[in-house]
Parts: sequence; C-alpha cells; structure tokens
Amino acid sequence: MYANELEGKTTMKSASHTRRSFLRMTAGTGAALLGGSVTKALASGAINPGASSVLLVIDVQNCFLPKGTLPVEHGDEVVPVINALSKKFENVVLTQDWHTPGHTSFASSHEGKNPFETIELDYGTQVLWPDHCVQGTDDANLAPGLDIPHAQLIIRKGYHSEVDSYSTFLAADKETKTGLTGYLKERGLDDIYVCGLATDFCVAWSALDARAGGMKVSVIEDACRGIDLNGSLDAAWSAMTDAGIARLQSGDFA
Ligand code: VGL
Ligand code: ZN
Repeated sequence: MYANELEGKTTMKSASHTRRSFLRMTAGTGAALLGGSVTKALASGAINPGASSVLLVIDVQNCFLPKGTLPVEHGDEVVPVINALSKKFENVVLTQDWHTPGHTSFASSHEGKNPFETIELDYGTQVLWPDHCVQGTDDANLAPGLDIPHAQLIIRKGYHSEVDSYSTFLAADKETKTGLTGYLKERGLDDIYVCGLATDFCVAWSALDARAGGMKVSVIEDACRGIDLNGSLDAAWSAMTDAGIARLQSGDFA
C-alpha cells in the first residue's frame, strides 16, 4: 500500500490518479502518512469574490459539532469564521449530510462491525461511522449558530440508503448525482470556494469533484476542521494541492 501511494504521489499527475491515491489512502486502515506540499495562499486580503463565485458551506450540522453523534474536534470553531466569510459572497450554497435510518455507512448496519472500521461494498471500501445525520433529527439540523440568511440553496446528500456521498456532487458509486453541477452551470457559478466539515472527507471530496468538473476551486483552511483518520488530513491536502486546488485562509479575503 505504501509503495503504491508513493508511486501515486511521485509519478501520477492527473487529477483522477491523484484522487484515486487519496481514495485508497482514506479508505484503508493503517495508511501511511505522507508529508503534503503546502501551497501558500495569495497575498493577504487580495481576494474579492465576484458574480461567478460561490461559497459552498459543507455539512455544518449539529452531528459534526462537539455534542453531535460524529463530533469533529473543534468543529464549532468554524461557525463564526464561516458567518463572517459568507458576508463577502453574493452566492452561498449550504449542504447537509442527510442519511436514512440504517444507512449503509453506519457501523450499526453491519453485523460485528465497529465505527471507524472499513467494509468492502459494491462501490469500494467504505469507512463505517457512528449513526449520524439521520433525516429529520436535530442532529442533522444546520448548526444553530450559522447565520447566513442570504444562502440561496441547501443541497442534501447521502439520502440513498445503499450508497454514501461525502461529495456534494457525486455519490461514492461515482454514478449517482446530486444535481449541484447542473445548478452551478445554469447560474454561471464556476469559481468555487469550499469550507465546512470535515476537511478530509466531505470538504475534500466535494472540492476534488468540483475540480475534476473543470471548475476553479479553493478551500479555506481555517473555515474547515478535519477528522484525521489514519493520516487522512495530510492525504486530503496532498490530493487537493496536486489537483490544483488553492489552499486559502479567511484572511486572504478583502
Ligand atoms: C462526513 C463522515 C461521514 C463529512 C459525513 O461531512 O465529512 N464525514 N459523513
Ligand atoms: Zn455521513
């Protein structure tokens, strides 16, 4: 596994190959931790989002906050950062992880399996999670502190019981779509800024899919927090950097 990963990092340059390396990395247990090259952001205060820019706020829901069912460490800290950031965007889209009860990504749906173990499903390796973000529960609600009244769309994902969807564009089977690509195209939004939870899962997979779809993509690091399972946070940043995704800070905005 490590040799494959290393080869993936050094010889494969295309977004799809990089992505595959990242998928292997995040899927397996005991994956090696690779040092990511860090692309520093543009000069501080230089960015001014325009009419074709959109802020994607990924999964800032109770389930991923400290009291939730799948808490992301310091996940609550992104809320004020995202609230302030969102004021700089005319266009904002929010997403919600929105699972059926008994969803296939839950460890409790698989006999003898524990959270954070993996399982092989039709579409590949699936990390198993605690039950989280079940449709209609308070756990699945957007964080109450989120204050983005001008958000234009809430897109839900992960509602097909037999397939997970970290990405807000494409489910893990690589076939099932959310419709967000079509929405962004129809509205002429092709300059994508991604923030939210968790950096190394739903944020990264969404950013990589947007990039693979030909959009300009940036991730705002201090407006995200990660889960970091078996080195997945470094792997995610490496994959995103290799795919040509900019790594920004909220202070880089005007
Ligand atoms: C997420 C794990 C499972 C996320 C969602 O929002 O990053 N992670 N479901
Ligand atoms: Zn989920």
